[in-house]
Amino acid sequence: MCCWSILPFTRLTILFDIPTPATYNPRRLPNLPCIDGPPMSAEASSPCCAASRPSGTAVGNAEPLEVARPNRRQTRGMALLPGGRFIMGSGDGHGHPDDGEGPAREVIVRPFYIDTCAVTNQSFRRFIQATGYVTDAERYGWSFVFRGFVRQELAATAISSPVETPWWLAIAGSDWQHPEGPGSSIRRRMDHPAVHISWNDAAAYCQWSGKRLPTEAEWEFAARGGLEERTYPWGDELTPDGQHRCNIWQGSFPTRNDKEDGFDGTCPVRAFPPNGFGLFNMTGNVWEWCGDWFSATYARSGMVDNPRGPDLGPARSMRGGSYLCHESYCNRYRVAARSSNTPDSSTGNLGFRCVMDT
Ligand SMILES: [Ca+2]
Ligand SMILES: [Ca+2]
Ligand SMILES: [Cu+2]
Repeated sequence: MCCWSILPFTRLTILFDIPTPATYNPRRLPNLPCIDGPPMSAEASSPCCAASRPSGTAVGNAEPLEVARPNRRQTRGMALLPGGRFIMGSGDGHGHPDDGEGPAREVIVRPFYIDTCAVTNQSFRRFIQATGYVTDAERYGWSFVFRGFVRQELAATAISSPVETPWWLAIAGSDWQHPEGPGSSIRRRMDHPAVHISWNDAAAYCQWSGKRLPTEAEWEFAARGGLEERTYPWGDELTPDGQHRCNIWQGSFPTRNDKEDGFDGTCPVRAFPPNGFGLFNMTGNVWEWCGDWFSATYARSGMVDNPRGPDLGPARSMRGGSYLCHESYCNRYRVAARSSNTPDSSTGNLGFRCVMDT
């Protein structure tokens, strides 16, 4: 059993030595078209769902942290899942072949606790207040914001925009507290998921809270909510009886969001009914980081027992899709869908939830 209170403090400071691109030199993810474009590369998942920072722009490690350690295991707000065998992935042809969702295969996971909701602004603020942690978006001084949320004057000042995914703007001063850049605020969104969270940030939060990021296998086991080989956490129909069950994009991406599900951006983490395990918004709302390095070929590796992803990679896995996902361009709001981003990248639709060993 893992016991947070016996971890020596010296080890904590090492764990908070945040890796940057300069230290592990990732391969640059290609910027590839998502709409009406040529087929995507087999080497990495398309970055259309969440833009990546250019490599080689590291700004140095964060200062060592004063870490306030919880003195007991915090299972509040978590569900205990039984683990076991399940069919992971999908071979149904609905996903991008290059995402490596398939083949559908039997996988075993151990019992684990998982947050019923994505980590909220409220919770993330508690972490920041306790540790003084500085997020990657703050260290770089910018993050990616969806163009539709940016005032025209501010859009004109954008640092850059990926050529093939022009709906992302690199906006100076955007971070978890300023999701749409300077002048925006999370004041009325404390129960929304924290966004502009890099993998490094999420890992630091996990460390502080005595938790960890889920493996992709754990995430998918959780997302399926006890159902077998279904497309969504609630079944095979996207809108059963005409009811929206998750926060994605309706209308015509990226120009017109009809908001038929009630939200154009993030929604509160408890919006929409939970799945069979009592977990909210596993698909839609925000992408959720997983602990694994991403590989498009790992699903074919034959790993059955508690797969944890490859040993290294250019990018970390993320799951579940976001409020920007639409059938016409990514269709990644299915439980088997996956994508990736580099560990220091942050966008306005990328957050996380934590798990804990039993
Ligand atoms: Ca929506
Ligand atoms: Ca989600
Ligand atoms: Cu998407």
